[in-house]
Amino acid sequence: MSDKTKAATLIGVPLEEGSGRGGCAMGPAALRIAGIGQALGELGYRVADVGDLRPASASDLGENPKAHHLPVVGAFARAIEQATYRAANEGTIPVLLGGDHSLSMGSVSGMARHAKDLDRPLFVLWLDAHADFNTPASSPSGNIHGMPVAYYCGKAEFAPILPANRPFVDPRHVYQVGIRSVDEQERLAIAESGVNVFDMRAIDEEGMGAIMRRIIADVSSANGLLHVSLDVDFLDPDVAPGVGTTVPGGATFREAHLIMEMLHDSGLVSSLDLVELNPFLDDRGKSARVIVELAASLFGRRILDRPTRAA
Ligand code: 4U7
Ligand code: MN
Ligand code: MN
Ligand code: MN
Repeated sequence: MSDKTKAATLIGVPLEEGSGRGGCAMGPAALRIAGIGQALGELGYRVADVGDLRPASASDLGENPKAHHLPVVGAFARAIEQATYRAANEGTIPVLLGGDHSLSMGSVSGMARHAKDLDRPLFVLWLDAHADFNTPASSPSGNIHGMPVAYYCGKAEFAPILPANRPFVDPRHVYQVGIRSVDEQERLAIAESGVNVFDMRAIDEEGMGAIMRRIIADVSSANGLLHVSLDVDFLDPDVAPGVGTTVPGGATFREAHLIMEMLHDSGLVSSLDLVELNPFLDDRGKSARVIVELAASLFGRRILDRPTRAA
């Protein structure tokens, strides 16, 4: 996170229709109650909260039995793409308060447009138990929150939601970390696409620090912007139970913090999604608080001041 920028825009996205169950629409409220704005303010950021987005018009989008609630998800994606692009263009770091993970179709596409203006490549760090690389044809559930990566890479054009000539993300610039649940057809599509996947086994074998050093070096040497998308189910369910799609064997509290601390020191992060928090399933605000603490680490909260070390 570049300290030069020192301004963040909170964008609430009360969207749950991409997830196939109720609750994520309360995510933005829970993150605000857990103190996301204060945490960033205390770290010296100028924080603007634009409130909760309303879906844009999408009367042109029809229902699709293989992509549930497409009209409302598409209507939000349009509003999110605009709001994210605008916040980045104003020189602030957009922080999307989700809302289910289908919102990243809009946020990543908005950042891809911003990166193109700057003539710099956009990289995405996808912290998730799932690869979210399904298409309507491959998805076992029809839930759009399992499809955003395929969408912003241009591999799943399921309706004219955003312009077909928008900039896509190069799959080789997508780094997925924490993966431990991939569907049959999704597995083949990822292998063909060139997405960089660090599954839980890679984390166990190589260690989170080594993996993050590689990712940061790749983004840095390409002079890229880095969008970070944090799905609550990246974390182990013991750490963060407030999510609809828990998968055992997730990242620990310290592994997640290490990522955020290293990202802060890299100065590369341009934008952030905090998604899939389901306050209805949470344990007295535990998961909301963990997500706010992780965001604080990303924005520069540290345990101790450290001497600058050569990389
Ligand atoms: B999340 C799933 F089938 N792959 O497509 C699907 F297992 O945003 C889950 O990562 C997707 O939480 C999970 O429905 C989406 C399923
Ligand atoms: Mn996800
Ligand atoms: Mn997930
Ligand atoms: Mn989920």
